Amino acid sequence: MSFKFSAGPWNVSEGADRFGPTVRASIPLIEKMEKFKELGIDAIQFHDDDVVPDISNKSPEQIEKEAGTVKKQLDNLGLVAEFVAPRLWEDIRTVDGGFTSNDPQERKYALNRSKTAVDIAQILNCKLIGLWYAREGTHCYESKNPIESFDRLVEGLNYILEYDKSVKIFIESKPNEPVDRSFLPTIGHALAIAEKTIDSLRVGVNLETAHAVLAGLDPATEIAFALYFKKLFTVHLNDQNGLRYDQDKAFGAENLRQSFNQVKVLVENNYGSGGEFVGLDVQAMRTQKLEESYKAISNSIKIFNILEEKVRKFDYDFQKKCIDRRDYEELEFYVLELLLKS
Ligand code: XUL
Ligand code: MN
Repeated sequence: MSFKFSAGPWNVSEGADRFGPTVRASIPLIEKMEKFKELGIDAIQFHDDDVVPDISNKSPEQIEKEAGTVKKQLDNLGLVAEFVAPRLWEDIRTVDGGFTSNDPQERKYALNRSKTAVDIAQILNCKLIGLWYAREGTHCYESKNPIESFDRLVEGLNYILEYDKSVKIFIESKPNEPVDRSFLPTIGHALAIAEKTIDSLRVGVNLETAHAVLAGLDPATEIAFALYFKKLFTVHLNDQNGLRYDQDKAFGAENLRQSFNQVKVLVENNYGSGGEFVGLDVQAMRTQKLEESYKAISNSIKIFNILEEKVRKFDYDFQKKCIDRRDYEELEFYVLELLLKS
């Protein structure tokens, strides 16, 4: 089976970081989508304001109109929207988080904003809502009551589940950044909170490689855990050099063996057979020139495909022999050789 890929417009960014301004001109959404299509991308990942820029200052009619335009562009290009995620971390009203803000007015804003994201998803004919809980956590541990916060996260999920019974939601877990401590740092936490909602079957997860590494966990095992619960609604494959800031490097750029095992667990468990996409969340390096800023995406697809070929070549009989003899050194060497040889 061949996999279908998705990517988000933010992957081709202007290159600003904490220490410096933008270094590349911004590319219009339509151009990004055309280029994505050319690179073999089948679906686009969206934040609500990727679809409707400056969303907070637009009327419902304007939002509907602009989302309708993007839907037409997708149709014309033969693309679909994979998910829509309310961007609950940039608006001033989400400075203390969205659903878990200490200010009731701000919590209300988070619910309303999520509702708008669902409306946009409907216009795009998209049934998946993404929740990366950016600021749902603390900088100052004592500033939020954790039990109350878990309750508020469940309330937010229930609100979306009630508002539209046809959508599913994924939680994208991450242990830190931009907050010091996140309320749902791992796939296990996300799956557990899903169980507390009114329709847990519609709440799953998105495992991002970098986020697992930041939590000190193995991404392939996190993927496997979600697959075991039939809750892997999507993935954000990328790479990460240990415990640093969230790097969103090209897939395989730091740890090929770990990447191989992510592809292996996806292949072995028929990921994609339910319509799931292999999502990439890879950022162009700040040093890339504008014309070359799609390379993190195109290289990730290449690496994924090479690793998929290696998975298909994997000698399960030899693996069994090694396991029977408990000769794991031999098995490990076999995997390394498979990765090193062309
Ligand atoms: C943040 C992150 C986001 C989400 C989408 O670390 O990965 O880009 O994937 O909101
Ligand atoms: Mn992500």
